[in-house]
Amino acid sequence: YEVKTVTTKPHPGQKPGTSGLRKKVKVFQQEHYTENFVQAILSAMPGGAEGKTLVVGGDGRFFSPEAVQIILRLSAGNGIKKIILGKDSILSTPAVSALIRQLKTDGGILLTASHNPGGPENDFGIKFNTDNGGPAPEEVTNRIYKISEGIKEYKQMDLPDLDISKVGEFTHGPLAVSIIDPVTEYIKLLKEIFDFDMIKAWLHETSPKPTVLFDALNGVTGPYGRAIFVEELGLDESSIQNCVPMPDFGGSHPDPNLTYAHDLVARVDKEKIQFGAASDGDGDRNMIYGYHAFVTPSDSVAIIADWAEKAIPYFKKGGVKGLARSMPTSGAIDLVAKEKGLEVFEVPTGWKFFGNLMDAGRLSICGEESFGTGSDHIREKDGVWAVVAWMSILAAANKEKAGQGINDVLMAHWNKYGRSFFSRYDYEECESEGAEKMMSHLRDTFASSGFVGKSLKATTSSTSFTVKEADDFSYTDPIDGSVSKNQGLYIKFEDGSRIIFRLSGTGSSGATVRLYVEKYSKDASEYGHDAQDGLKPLIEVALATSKLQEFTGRDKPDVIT
Ligand code: VG1
Ligand code: CO
Repeated sequence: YEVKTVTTKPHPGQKPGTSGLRKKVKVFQQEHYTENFVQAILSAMPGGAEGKTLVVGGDGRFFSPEAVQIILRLSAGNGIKKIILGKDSILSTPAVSALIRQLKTDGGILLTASHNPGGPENDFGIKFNTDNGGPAPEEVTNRIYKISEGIKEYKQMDLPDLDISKVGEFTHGPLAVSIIDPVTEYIKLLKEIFDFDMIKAWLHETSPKPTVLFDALNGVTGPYGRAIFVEELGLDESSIQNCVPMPDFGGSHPDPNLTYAHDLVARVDKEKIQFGAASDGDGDRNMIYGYHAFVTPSDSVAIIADWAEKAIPYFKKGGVKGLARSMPTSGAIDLVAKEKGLEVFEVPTGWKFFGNLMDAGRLSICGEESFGTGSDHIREKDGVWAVVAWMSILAAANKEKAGQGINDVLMAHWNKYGRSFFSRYDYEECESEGAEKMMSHLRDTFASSGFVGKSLKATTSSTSFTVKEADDFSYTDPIDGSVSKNQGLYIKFEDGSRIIFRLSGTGSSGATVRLYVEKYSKDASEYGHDAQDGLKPLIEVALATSKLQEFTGRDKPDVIT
């Protein structure tokens, strides 16, 4: 085979968002589109592509097999030495991160649009991770974008399609390709982190036995879920569902929240299941939901941090070095950090900002309000890890006192730290123009004289909030000093409440407006309340201040989490 230089011209807009490039499948199917972006990645890789080893895999969504063959042809053309590929192109996002680290490869290419729907009419995505196992930092993604905007040619070898359905070592043109089982190494890693015997004891020796349900939402975590719940923990087949990955996720939206994980919610409610959990398309998100017990992601990461050294051997051994959350995530974890005397960091939305802190040994556990939780065992958020962490907490709690469920753990946490009420409203696929105008209106409002100190009144009650600070979030990375600006508009009030507005960076069309609200309470009589009730005045203030309805034409959100 020979290296062939193919003439191309730029496809504008190949700008990686919060987590890689996500577009409609039809966009990726355009002539040279995928090739251009893959070439941009290979050209932008730190140290170049020559002689390098990459992990390749993803959530198995529609167009993944075609993308894999393109990556193989361009890798061969660009001098890559070795590709480690998940069988049938399947590897969860956390599994890719783990493999990059374990096998010390030079990075990886992930084929996923995460929780976005899949299939010929829906989304595809490509993301590059660097050799620490984490999403490429902005410096690299900016370089990828810049190359894609000026691309004139790409290099490939006209290799025939490789059969990716068999595990083994293959030679493909000049490439060594190792096709691996997606699950084996990842399960080994989890078994090093957690005490599976303790979890088993809780599951099998408690009477009555706790009931469990894991839902992979037809995404990539199906095989991982089966390996953990059925094979390792010895639970019945009925404790897992939707565990065969499908290219279109069965036509549903593989996002683990109360709206999209409706199958799980329905069965948990009907069968009064004590521990339910779900993960997203690519396996980095999680939701913990038991009968009458929902854990918000902001609380989840705080509780995991609180229990870590008691319930999880990885942290018992290595200790907890520091904690972190994304800016919109509630401050629940800050309170745990304070109590334990740990550093806590507030970073912009998107997992890539946690990596430097972890690499520097200053961060162990972190999370995002968007159902993302993880630790420094890898450099991605990890849905299955979070689910096993929660089973560990329940097992440990039951060792202290029998009969503890999710709600008991939650209540105990709030009684110790107070409760941060938190909610996010998503207005999906708005007209970009209206959404941008709303954001500039907010910027203007923040800049207007007298806004700080002003009292903003709720519309249907007498509650009001005094503005303490209002700005566009900017982050200076404490490790490398890089600055990320315009990361979300926030208002902080005198009583500690917050309102935040952001435009999503993961959508494939239009603009999604995200509104986040947070209110802290130390009044125990409020802990049992519904978050929506307690947050109502704040939401009213947010809607009035932003004139959201006027600018976007939306009178209610598509999803509330
Ligand atoms: C969303 C979430 C963010 C998360 C990102 C990737 O981004 O808000 O917290 O890191 O998705 O998650 P945005 O820009 O749409 O708000 V995943 O599971 O899609 O990789
Ligand atoms: Co995801």
